[in-house]
Amino acid sequence: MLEALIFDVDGTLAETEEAHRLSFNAVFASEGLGWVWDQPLYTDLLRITGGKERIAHYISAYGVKPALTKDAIALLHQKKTARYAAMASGGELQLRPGIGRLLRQARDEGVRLAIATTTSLPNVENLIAATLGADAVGWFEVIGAGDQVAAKKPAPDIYLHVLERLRLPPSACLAFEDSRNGLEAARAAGLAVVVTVSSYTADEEFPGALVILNHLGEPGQPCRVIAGPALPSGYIDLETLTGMMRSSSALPAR
Ligand code: XBP
Ligand code: MG
Repeated sequence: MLEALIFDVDGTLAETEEAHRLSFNAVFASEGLGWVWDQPLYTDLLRITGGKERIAHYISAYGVKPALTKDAIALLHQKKTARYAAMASGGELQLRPGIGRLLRQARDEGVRLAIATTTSLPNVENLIAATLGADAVGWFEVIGAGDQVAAKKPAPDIYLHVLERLRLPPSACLAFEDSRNGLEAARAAGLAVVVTVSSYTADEEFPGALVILNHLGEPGQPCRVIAGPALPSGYIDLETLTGMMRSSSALPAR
């Protein structure tokens, strides 16, 4: 019944948004733009997924200068991606609790793995290689990322793209997300969604999630159920996921 797990990256595999924020700020400073994204501002800007789209939104919604062209934004964003790559490859990011364990269990038991993210492909590859080893990029049969689709989350496009490449119906898969935008994208593609809230999304609402947790948990490091069925084991594994899918009724807004 459960044939594939599809993971978001930022906030779900790892708490990456501070590294993204610092990378944006570093490149804004080195380019002499005079822009600084502090945490409250970044919380607001995260409503817009995708780094290039976020910069364009910042210019238009906040009226800051200079009003960069699309090409100038793309160039600035390339430099930001290089900064982020150095942070990810430098070992500054760790996987969230339960992620490595669940990925390994899925591999052992023949459950397929995929990624559906709005972040750029090099960021995904660098994070996976730095945390799980260079070979682990190959664990993921499909990596849907960044500009591979026209419309980023909350549009369902990246999930539909991944499902098409997996050749699976949404009923055979589960998505893992940390944000309302991600949840909406996955739900609009017909997927059941496990939400693990992250530092920037803890105050969001997650209507329609299968379960809302603080993280996936580990033996000896139990997770907290924010909404949804109780988890007597204290952690998510394939058995608990299969059980939840069988008895699922999506949660109302918390
Ligand atoms: C993640 C994002 C990304 C990153 C920045 O959202 O919105 O834009 O913040 O990545 P999600 P890029 O976790 O829902 O995929 O700068 O590479 O776009
Ligand atoms: Mg996310």
